[in-house]
Amino acid sequence: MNLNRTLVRLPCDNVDKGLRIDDRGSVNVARAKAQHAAYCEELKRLGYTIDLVLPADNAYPDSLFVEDPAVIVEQSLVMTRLRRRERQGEEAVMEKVLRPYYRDVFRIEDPGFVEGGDVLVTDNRLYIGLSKRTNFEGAEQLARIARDRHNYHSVFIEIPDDHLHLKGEMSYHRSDGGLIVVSERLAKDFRGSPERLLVVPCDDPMQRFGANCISKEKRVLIHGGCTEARRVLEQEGFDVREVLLDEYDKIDGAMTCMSKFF
Ligand code: CIR
Repeated sequence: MNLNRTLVRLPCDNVDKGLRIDDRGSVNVARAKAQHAAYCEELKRLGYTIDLVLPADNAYPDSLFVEDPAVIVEQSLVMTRLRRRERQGEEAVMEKVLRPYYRDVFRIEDPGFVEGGDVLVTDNRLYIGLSKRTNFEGAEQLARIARDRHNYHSVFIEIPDDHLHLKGEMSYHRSDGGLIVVSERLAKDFRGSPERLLVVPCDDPMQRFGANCISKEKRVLIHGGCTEARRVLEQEGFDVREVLLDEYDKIDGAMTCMSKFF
């Protein structure tokens, strides 16, 4: 699957009203905007082009998390169904800009819910997290589309309650030959998977974010301060750079959810 283009959406003035599981302090809006800009620069430095920059929308504090409203499987664009009322409607702009690039467009239908942060797409299978945001009905609908259209196999994974999305603690690295980087506590769900696994040992919840990283060939970008992830990625031969995203940590945003490769 070729995902050579990148889309981001600018954080809005209401980003401090973003949803969160726990209170970890208020978001400094100016700092959040500066961190988003630094993140975009780091993506370019990795070798990605940023092809689409969607405008900020104050009606949707979480709309910069562009990973969630859509899932891409080969030539199919699947518009997800966001569970939280505060985010419902973010899909509209995404669908408008992405649909010209895809042969088919599908929609997750009621009673299903899926959020893109729960869906890891490799080159021939999906790992779908069953979480507070993605339910079994939604996962089944998505798995059926991926199987019938593209012959992809799907694996469902139960997500711990203190955890928002599957990908908050893991990521897929296509250009490194199909490597999954995953936190130690989720790794058991991937033993026996055909992909190579790189396990980040981390007891501290903030260190688990380290497994959510973005790479291009042997260059990788990790959340600032994730020392365990840095160590294991360097051992694996990666050239590691860090970007500080602590304003987004407060609203449960992992780095892969701030861009969409398409
Ligand atoms: C939310 O709760 O929906 C946002 N505050 C965070 C979404 C993060 N998305 C992701 O990890 N895929």
